[in-house]
Amino acid sequence: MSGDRGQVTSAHWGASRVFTEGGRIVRAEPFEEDPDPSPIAHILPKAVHHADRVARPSVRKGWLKGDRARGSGHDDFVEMPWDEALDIAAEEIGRIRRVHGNEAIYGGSYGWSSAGRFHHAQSQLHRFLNCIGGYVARQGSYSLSAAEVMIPHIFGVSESEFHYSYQERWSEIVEHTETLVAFGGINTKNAQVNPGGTGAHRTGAYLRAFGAGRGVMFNVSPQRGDSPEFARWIPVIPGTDTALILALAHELERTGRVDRDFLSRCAVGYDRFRAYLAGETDGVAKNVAWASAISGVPAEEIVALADRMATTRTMVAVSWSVQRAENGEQPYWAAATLAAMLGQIGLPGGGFGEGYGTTDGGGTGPTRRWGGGALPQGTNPVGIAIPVARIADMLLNPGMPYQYNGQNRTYPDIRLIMWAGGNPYHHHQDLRRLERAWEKPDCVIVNEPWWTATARRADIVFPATTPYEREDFGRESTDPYIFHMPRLIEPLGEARDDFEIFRGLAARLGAEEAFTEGLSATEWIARLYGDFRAHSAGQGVATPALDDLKARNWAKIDPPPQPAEGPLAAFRRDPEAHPLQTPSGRIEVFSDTIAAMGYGHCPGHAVWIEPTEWLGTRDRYRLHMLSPQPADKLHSQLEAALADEPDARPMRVVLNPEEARSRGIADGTLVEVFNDRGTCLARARISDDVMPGVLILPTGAWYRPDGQGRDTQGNPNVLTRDIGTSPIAQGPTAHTTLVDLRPV
Ligand SMILES: Nc1nc2c(c(=O)[nH]1)N[C@H]1C(S)=C(S)[C@@H](COP(=O)(O)OP(=O)(O)OC[C@H]3O[C@@H](n4cnc5c(=O)[nH]c(N)nc54)[C@H](O)[C@@H]3O)O[C@H]1N2
Ligand SMILES: Nc1nc2c(c(=O)[nH]1)N[C@H]1C(S)=C(S)[C@@H](COP(=O)(O)OP(=O)(O)OC[C@H]3O[C@@H](n4cnc5c(=O)[nH]c(N)nc54)[C@H](O)[C@@H]3O)O[C@H]1N2
Ligand SMILES: [Mo]
Repeated sequence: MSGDRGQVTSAHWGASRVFTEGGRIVRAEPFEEDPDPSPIAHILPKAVHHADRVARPSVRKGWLKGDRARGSGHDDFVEMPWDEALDIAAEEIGRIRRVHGNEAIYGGSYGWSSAGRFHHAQSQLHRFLNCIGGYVARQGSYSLSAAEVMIPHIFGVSESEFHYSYQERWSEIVEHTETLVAFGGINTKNAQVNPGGTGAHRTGAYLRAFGAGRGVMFNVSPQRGDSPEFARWIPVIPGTDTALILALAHELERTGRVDRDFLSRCAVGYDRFRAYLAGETDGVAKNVAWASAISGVPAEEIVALADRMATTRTMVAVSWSVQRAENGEQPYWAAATLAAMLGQIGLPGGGFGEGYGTTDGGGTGPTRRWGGGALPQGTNPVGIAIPVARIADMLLNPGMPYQYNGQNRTYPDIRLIMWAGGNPYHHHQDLRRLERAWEKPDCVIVNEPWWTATARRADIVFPATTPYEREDFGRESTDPYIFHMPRLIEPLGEARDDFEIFRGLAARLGAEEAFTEGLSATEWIARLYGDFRAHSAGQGVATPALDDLKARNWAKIDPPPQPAEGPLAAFRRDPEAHPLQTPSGRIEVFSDTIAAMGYGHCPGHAVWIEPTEWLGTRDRYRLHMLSPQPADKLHSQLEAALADEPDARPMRVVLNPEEARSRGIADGTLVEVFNDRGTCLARARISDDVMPGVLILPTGAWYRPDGQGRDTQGNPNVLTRDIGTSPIAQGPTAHTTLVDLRPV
């Protein structure tokens, strides 16, 4: 019946109309309501039916013989019937709980998995683990850990609340912003995706409207393509944004254009920051000449930009990428401080904003998010969480003390890893180090639809369905579209839903009733949808009944009414009546809380700290590698199908003609990108759109090392460094990486 019109389903890259024939997905077409559909969906039919799907439960042969040498990913697997594999897994989970306790289970399981509220793989895993006594969790994200820790210190509110409800909307930027300074750029490449989906992509239209208006956009980035063509490109040496921002601040001071009234009413600690800017604390004035030498931005350009920022309505926008680097806390703090000095925080189209264009949800939707509908995960009695990107440190160093946001902590001793809906051999840094760490636990259990590098490094692999093989509903908290996601095809091979896999394990561990509450998947979907409806109704949002939604496939609903005044506008108008939730009630240019942490690197206000790997060092690796998000897909998802396209792998690495010439590299040359941590193959693409000294190698390739440990696909994470941003946030630092390359 779906043969003629297909059926609409939702994905993180947007909705598609999917067509099936004879039990196979044959085509995915753009959702008719979407003005800017993402092309990512095109690869779907090939990926879903790809030979790299995990067909049956599989157990690593070496593990059955008692070895832990899973790290290399070269071991063979034996396929088993479901009952047998579930028995083996449940027995091992039970043994580890008995002998080592639940604090020996790592269930952080970071990853985007797929859209759909009920079958959210990570939530299913967390619920299962909580039903059997809990697990070691993770906090923060690979996306923006440093921002997640810093925004509450500076603005007294969670990063997500700031992102969705505090900073200016795109509509205000288009109408009011005269100068949009985008550190790390703002583009539609990344706004193709949105966690949970997006019915009609919104960012493109806003960017086009901004480009057509009188506002000027500055793309402060090592790559021209990080912003639309109409933006003025200011190439900046990677990792030096903080120095550049400090010089803009210094220039405001020098020319007497700091908004002292705003600072005294709405901020604390400016005097101490100003002493640092002037060089009173360290003998170095953070002036334009100083920053020009560090950032590579000509002094007159910094002067002109500061002048423009001081005399026009200015938005200081920072991408998430700039904080995915060593001391990634600092560019955010510096940018917020600069915005406070300009005194435009809380004015229409002015102030500080982060993550515009990083997803389609950033600044496009209503400031009030609505509805519920998430799978309840229960409570976790273990009560231990690690900063997400410290996983290898944890596995390698049980019992070792570490610092996090002012707390003294120790790493737990992990014996079991369970993962569902993520690919750490895509997302983690220094993969060869992860391989070594991965051999520490007694057992690794992974639920995956495809034989990813992570599945290949598991002891027990359970084949999971994709969203096309099960029913669900899809929604995102700012998106006016809701979707019934019908089951389009039967599960492939012997794949089961994560819910069914965990039900099977829970039954064997005496927790089936706690896990399912006696409900089937269909009944759970009805319950969660009911929860979503009730929450929406409570916020004045009318939604169709589930049967109605099923019949219609999708619906567009009216978001809740927007508040007349945003929280930052109210704060600015009357900071006494509407204080921020920081210790001072104001914007913290200086934070006593951070100063009291006593971390030597950070005195309590934004500072420039020279990175250990950057183009200013005399390192023997002379190129700075950036590994942004891939344009043609979401992370490593659907990679099985993309990797087979003729000439698609290894990935393209983009470099400036200057660097290519001096190394004898032509467009299309097969190259090795290398440093002390690893080597990967890539194919050179030469372009003036990348500044000299910088390499662009997007993420997304699966990790497939050859006999010498050289990755054959072009996965930048064999080269990236696995250290935390700083003891404040301990976030990932993929963008702080020096490499070199040579023709093969
Ligand atoms: N060098 C470098 N590394 C980075 C970044 C960078 O900028 N540079 N960016 C980082 C960022 S921001 C992020 S968010 C991470 C992303 O890292 P991940 O979120 O881990 O990447 P994905 O490829 O989305 O992984 C999702 C996995 O879940 C599987 N999956 C999908 N649906 C289901 C399901 O229903 N059930 C189960 N069991 N599995 C499912 C997919 O097949 C896929 O393997 O990468 C990080 N890594
Ligand atoms: N198509 C697609 N879109 C995605 C994703 C995807 O996988 N595919 N992933 C989504 C996810 S999980 C996230 S977290 C967001 C991430 O969103 P971001 O973190 O904002 O995006 P990136 O693509 O990592 O980086 C954007 C650009 O920042 C620039 N950059 C890197 N380092 C520096 C620096 O030191 N200074 C300056 N000024 N610029 C720098 C690089 O040139 C890079 O192209 O994207 C989301 N959007
Ligand atoms: Mo992310």
